[in-house]
Amino acid sequence: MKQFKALTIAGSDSGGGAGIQADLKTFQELGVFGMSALTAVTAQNTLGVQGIYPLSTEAVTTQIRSIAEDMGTDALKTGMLFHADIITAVAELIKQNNWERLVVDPVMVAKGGARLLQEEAVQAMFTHLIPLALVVTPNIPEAEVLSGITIKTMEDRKEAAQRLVQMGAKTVVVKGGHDQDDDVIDLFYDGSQFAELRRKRIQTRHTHGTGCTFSAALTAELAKGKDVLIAVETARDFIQAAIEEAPGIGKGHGPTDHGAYRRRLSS
Ligand code: PXL
Repeated sequence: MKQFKALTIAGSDSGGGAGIQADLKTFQELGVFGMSALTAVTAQNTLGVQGIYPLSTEAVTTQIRSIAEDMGTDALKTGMLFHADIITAVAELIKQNNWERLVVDPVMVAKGGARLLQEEAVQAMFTHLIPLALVVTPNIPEAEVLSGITIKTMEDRKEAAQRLVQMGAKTVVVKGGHDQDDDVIDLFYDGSQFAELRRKRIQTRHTHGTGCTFSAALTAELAKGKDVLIAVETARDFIQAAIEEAPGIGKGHGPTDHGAYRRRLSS
């Protein structure tokens, strides 16, 4: 059987719940061979971010070239990119390699408020990366920044999704985790069709890395050649199981359980 491959271009979370660590664990759980190009090292635990150490743009592009020139990839995602220069260089390489199954998780701030994307890099994200994306996966605050729309209602969310498609993304998932409803509703839009994915909200503080984990699961399913909406549904089930079975590690916002989905499938 063909071994599908996925690449994450993202930052390291020393706490193991988010970033590159979440992505590689998730790829593995879904049976996809995981590869990584590191953009930054964060010193981090469940209480917050203690340090951010970006890599040079050259360090990032050399990693991506190494993968492209030998192994290739079936799908890829971007997470924490930090710098405008890194975004521009990464976008250029994605174009050169004709990598079309691209998930852009427009990571901007960590849970405690630390910036994982510099303010001036948001423009580079609009201009260079969003237009290449097969799927963009903003949470509500990120969708507000990217679309310029204040999101209060589902109508606002739909308008924000439409703006992102106008900016060149093929599909968008505006994640509902940050709103206040009893159910979490994630809004999918592909330029013609809206779909609302509804799941029960789990009352927990252990949600560190949920955005990374969701977009990694989506990338893994896209690597297998799945249709976008089907891949989104699987990713949604993956993160729901991971949150439900969060192991309660650390004194603050703990990680989720990346193994929960597979264990449920095999039991
Ligand atoms: O979830 C966003 C995110 C992305 N990448 C890294 C992170 C975080 C959140 O903490 O640490 C490296």
